[in-house]
Amino acid sequence: MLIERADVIVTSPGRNFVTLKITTDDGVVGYGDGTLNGRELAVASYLTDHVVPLLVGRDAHAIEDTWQYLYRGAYWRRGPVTMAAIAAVDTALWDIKAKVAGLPLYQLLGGASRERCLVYGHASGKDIPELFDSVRAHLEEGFRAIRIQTGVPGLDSVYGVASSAAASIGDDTRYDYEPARRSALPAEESWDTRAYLRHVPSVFEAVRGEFGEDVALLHDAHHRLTPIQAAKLGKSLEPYDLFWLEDVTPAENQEALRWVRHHTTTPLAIGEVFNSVWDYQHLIREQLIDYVRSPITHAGGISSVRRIMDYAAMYQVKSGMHGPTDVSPIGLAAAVHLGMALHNFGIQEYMVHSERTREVFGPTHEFAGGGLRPSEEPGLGIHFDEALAAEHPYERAYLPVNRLQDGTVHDW
Ligand code: CS2
Ligand code: MG
Repeated sequence: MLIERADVIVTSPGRNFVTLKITTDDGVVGYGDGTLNGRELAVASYLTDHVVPLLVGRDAHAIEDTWQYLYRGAYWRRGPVTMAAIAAVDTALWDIKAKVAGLPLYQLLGGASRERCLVYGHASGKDIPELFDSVRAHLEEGFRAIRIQTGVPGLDSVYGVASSAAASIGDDTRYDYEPARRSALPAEESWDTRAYLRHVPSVFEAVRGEFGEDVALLHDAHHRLTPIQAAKLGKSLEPYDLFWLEDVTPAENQEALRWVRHHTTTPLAIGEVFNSVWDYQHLIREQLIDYVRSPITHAGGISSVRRIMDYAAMYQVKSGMHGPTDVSPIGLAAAVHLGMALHNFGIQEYMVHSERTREVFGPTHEFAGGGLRPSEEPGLGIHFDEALAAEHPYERAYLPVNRLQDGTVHDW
């Protein structure tokens, strides 16, 4: 079975997505996600101009050889653009292989290791009352794990706070929260770490006081702290028993997590901006983190994330794959299929794509009991509507740029 053609489809139903469609010589179609929020066209060009010409005529079943051919053959390896492009190819070929086998993809990855994949939703509010509304909406929807993000007194905007926190799951008003703005230049946000560190513990004290101890609570520091500030935050949140504290500090410097680990027992999740196992080498081997965040879409696909998770399993580190609305429903479906099979699955981020997005990609999973089950159709379960996708042309969008109060650029 040979690859006959590969098409790169950039569409924007609510936000920008990069989809790779691979068609074999006997008409089997597979889909992969290559979306990289704010730099989508770089991946689209990498695929169209450099990868697609290499795919046509290759054995569609040769997933591992194709992965190695694209990874080693490019010479310039790793990085978000390269690994998103390889991810799109890898995922599409796994979709094809499962369709030919007549099985849902998770059955080819080892079969079900659990009933469903525990997920967490995004609750947020500019203040405590709005946050409580959002937490209540998620609990009513059946979420058992909820990420908590709020405004910070004195700051105009803060990462992760939807403008309509009370919006119910899945409707479009919930997606004001999409941080990428369609504008000529990135929006600029202002940040004050001390104000944030003073405020966050009181938020979790209020949430625990209102909603009790059972619901799993998560928080994303979004790379904004120094190691010792991260240690301080982790320690201050210990009384509130978080499921995890995410991206506490930029972790390219993997040593930094040693400082954090010395000071706090709050579980740590890192890696949504990582794209290869090498980014985790010390973090996992030295038990400096508890959850691996890399999604299928940004870390080289199913084959590659599986390798990372097998390395992580040696150290009791679990998966916590990134699943915002800027990972497409294809990337989310792939994560849920792999998550169903992984023994060291931890939790899956589930921000809930808008109705417009789901109309283009189709219903790929079932949400119930606080978790997701993947489609039982052969393959990933994607029903990509190309005609509808064409009605949503690409519009350049930028993630915000963050600055400290004195104007210094800071991590967003
Ligand atoms: C966030 C992401 O979901 C998360 O954990 O860190 O939403 C991140 O801000 C976006 O993926 C950026 O495009
Ligand atoms: Mg994050």
